[in-house]
Amino acid sequence: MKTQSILRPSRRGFLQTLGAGSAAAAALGVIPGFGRGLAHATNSNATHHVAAAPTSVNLLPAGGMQTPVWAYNGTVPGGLLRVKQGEDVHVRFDNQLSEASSIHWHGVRVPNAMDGVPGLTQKPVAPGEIFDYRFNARDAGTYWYHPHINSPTQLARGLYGALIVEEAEPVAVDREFVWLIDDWRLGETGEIDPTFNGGHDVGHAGRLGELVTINGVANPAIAVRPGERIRLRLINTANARVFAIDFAGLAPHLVALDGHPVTPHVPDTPVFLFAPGMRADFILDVPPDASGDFALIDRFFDGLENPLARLRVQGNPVRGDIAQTSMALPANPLPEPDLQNARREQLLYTGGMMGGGVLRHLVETGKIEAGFLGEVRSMAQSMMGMMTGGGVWMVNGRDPERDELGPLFSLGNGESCVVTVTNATAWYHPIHLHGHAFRVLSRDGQPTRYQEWQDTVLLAPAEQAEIAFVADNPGDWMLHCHILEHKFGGMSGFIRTA
Ligand SMILES: [Cu+2]
Repeated sequence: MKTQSILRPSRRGFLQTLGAGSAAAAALGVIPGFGRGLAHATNSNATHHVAAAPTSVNLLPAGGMQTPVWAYNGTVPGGLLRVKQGEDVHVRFDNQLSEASSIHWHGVRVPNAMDGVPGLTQKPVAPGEIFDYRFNARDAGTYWYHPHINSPTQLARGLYGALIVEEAEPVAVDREFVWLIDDWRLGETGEIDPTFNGGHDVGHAGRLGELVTINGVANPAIAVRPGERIRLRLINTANARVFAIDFAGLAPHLVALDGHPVTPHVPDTPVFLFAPGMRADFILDVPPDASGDFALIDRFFDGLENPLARLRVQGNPVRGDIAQTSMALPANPLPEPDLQNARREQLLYTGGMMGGGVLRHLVETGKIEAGFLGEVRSMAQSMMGMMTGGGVWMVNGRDPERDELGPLFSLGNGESCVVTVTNATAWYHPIHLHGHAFRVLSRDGQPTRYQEWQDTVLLAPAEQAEIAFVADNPGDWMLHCHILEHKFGGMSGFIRTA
């Protein structure tokens, strides 16, 4: 068995993935562009080594202050793992932290024992231990990996990396960028604020940080050429921050969500809502006559905009007109749910601060049936939140994070299921299902235009969605909010597939 060293890349390697040159150059401004990343397609018998350990990185622009972090293979983000669709993947995880950890392969339809959820699918990987993860990369797309134990702390400290599964025949682009977008809550000396799972964060929007980075660099300047076609793979690795991305008029085509192809289209909203856990692949064409900077900005909170990156147009045009080659990605081998005969389930999320009015509104408008509400246990606790000693957040009236209740629901092997997911709270929630991808059938009763496949569906306050999937992967699978402080506060649970 051959050992690969691709997960031991240099700092320069990550910035190549970003499309940037170096952190120092980022502070100065213009950065030369690079190729498609540090890691090339690997041999299918290779073992990838991933070690989690403390280290320090330079996050603050031009400050020289080092931030102690926890990182995979010494860098934030951790090593980019790039494999080919259909490849057998073997990752040997070495936990060099002072606490137990694990690796969850977010979005990848792995065997249950490889899903990396201590207490549900495996034992915690203790300090000094190793664990071998093996799975087949059957779906192409943009995925990522992170711990699934003490997640609010371990992700906030820097433990995350990208897993790219290449299509057999990728769409033609001039370059590809993989951007892991994160935010950091830092103290004055650059250290990570060590207060995790604070009561305010848990009951409100989660842990938001004031420093936004892409691949560990704040507001990088990235050189692009006129007429250049770029595949931009975005991954939201933040604990809690939902980004509303303003592409500065570039109008890129969305070609995949959560790894899976969608009909290429330019989103018809002024900003692209991008929640924790989600991935989005865009094809971005730099106008052939463009010049100057395109400043990408997060506009989620009015008055609290965050600069994301600057695309700096320079050099000779790649082509005189926008590239006309196809953007459509080949479909992944996902099982199509049988909607006529599907089992129907409901998930009702309640709790958090200021949610009582939302719940009342949904009952009054008939979105939540009174009968179902009546069945929901501990609803009064849920409506009162912390004041009654119940969980901060609840699903179907229960607090699965803090008790030993069984699965939210169980499905037969191969059974189709349609789940109505209702956000009866005043907050945004990206709901993530492990081990499967689901179609988002409708939002607030209206069919979605693209019936997109996702593993993380973002629900706005008071929003209701229907998702459908085939339970073809046996085991216990987490179904939880990917705002990690919400999950900590009870927005969690699992389903069981026979
Ligand atoms: Cu949430």
